[in-house]
Amino acid sequence: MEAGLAQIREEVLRRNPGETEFFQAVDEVFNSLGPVMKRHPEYVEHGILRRMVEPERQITFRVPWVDDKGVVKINRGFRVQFNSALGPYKGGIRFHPSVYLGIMKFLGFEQVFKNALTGMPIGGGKGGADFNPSGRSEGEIMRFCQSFITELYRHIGEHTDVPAGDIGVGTREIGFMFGQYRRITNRFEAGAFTGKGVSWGGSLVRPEATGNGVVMFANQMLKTIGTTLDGATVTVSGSGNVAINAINYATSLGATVLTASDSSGYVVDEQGIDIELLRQIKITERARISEYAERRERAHFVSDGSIWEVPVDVAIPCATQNELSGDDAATLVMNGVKAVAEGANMPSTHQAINTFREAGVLFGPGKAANAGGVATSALEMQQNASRDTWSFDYTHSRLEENMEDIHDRCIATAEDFGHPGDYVIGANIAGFLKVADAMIAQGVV
Ligand code: NDP
Ligand code: 2IT
Repeated sequence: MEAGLAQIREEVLRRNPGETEFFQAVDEVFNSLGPVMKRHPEYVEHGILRRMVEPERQITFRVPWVDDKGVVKINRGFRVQFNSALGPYKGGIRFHPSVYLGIMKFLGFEQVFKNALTGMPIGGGKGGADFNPSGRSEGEIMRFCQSFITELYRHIGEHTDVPAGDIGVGTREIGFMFGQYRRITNRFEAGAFTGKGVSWGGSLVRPEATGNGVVMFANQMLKTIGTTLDGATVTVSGSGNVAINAINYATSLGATVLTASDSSGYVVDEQGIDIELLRQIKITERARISEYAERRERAHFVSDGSIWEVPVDVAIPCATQNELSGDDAATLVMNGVKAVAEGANMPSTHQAINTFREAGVLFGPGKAANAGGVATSALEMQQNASRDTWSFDYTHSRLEENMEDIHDRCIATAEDFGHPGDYVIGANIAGFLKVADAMIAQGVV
């Protein structure tokens, strides 16, 4: 690593103690930036890196609410407004018990580069709370969302910061948050949130966008080696918004998706996951994934061991950070995996990424491969700004164009900076250049 980069890397470690995921995300970007710093010393002179690793603003707040038994509960809410050089802060809200500042900052940092890669006018941010929605009634979820927005509303808005969904937050939760925002502000400001219901300002395709987008990206990577998903076997992890849509879209392109999972384990269905059954269990019933194997004789449930032990052509991790370790990557490589596309944010550990790259496996990092979700959020903002609604087919074609553009930009940038075929370097450098140039043009702010 370049001396200048190494020094700032050490500062990040020292100034953000205990925030391991944030450091991991920064480290991964810094590992790609050597060739840029050699060619463009002006980025160092302008203090770009030191500014980029410091969020413009981070908000932490108390979220008090009352559960169904009348017990007062307290959670911690966050919004990290990381970088607005390209547009209003944009990024999801995560409700999960593991949420703390280090996770919010890693997600916000990744979002800055991802959003830049989409080519849309959006900055990067992320928010959430250490709230566990699992097992909570609809009334409890609604009261929690309302309390969360009662504080957050003053920090967001269509030109300021535009939240959307992430783990534990889907259309239902966005509805409760948007409703409270509308009530407090007395404004129907559609562009203040994305991932809304279609009848009140949401965009068609947004629910499918991340899952479909990551599958498009995997397909585009495969095309560079003369093959496609048609006839391929695929492992998808997770069974939430991203995973379900990835399974559905990969299947529609002719792939056989063998797996789905949640935090209790995974199921293997050699004939391909039955998407309607999976939706019934995970969306309608909000039940555990083992139910799938209970109801499908040909499938089996595994509660210990790793989902990545299933031999496949393509792996698409769609659950959470660091779900795919170095050992998992070695197993996938040994079993002949050709491509890995990250639907989740930072699902592969540093060691796993290196294992894939050294083995010559096509590897699409999350900030490129899962950018279809936020890109379609930007399309939703565009529709809201013009009070228009676009058709499914038109919006889907925009998503397709966007994913192709991101893929090609990664390839072109990696080649330009001397690392042909390296999507990690391509994504990190292309995202960095866009944000860095905007920051220089706007002065020291
Ligand atoms: P959901 O809440 O819809 O689904 C999350 C899935 O991942 C569930 O199956 C959940 O299982 C599993 N999961 C979550 N945490 C863990 C954990 N610690 N260990 C094992 N399994 C876990 O979230 P999304 O599908 O929206 O998000 C999935 C990933 O995709 C996240 O990394 C998110 O940041 C990323 N992403 C999401 C986008 C979006 O548009 N929604 C856009 C881009 C990226 P369980 O129910 O048992 O917890
Ligand atoms: O990680 C992500 O890109 C998201 N959770 C979606 C963000 C958005 O604003 O649509």
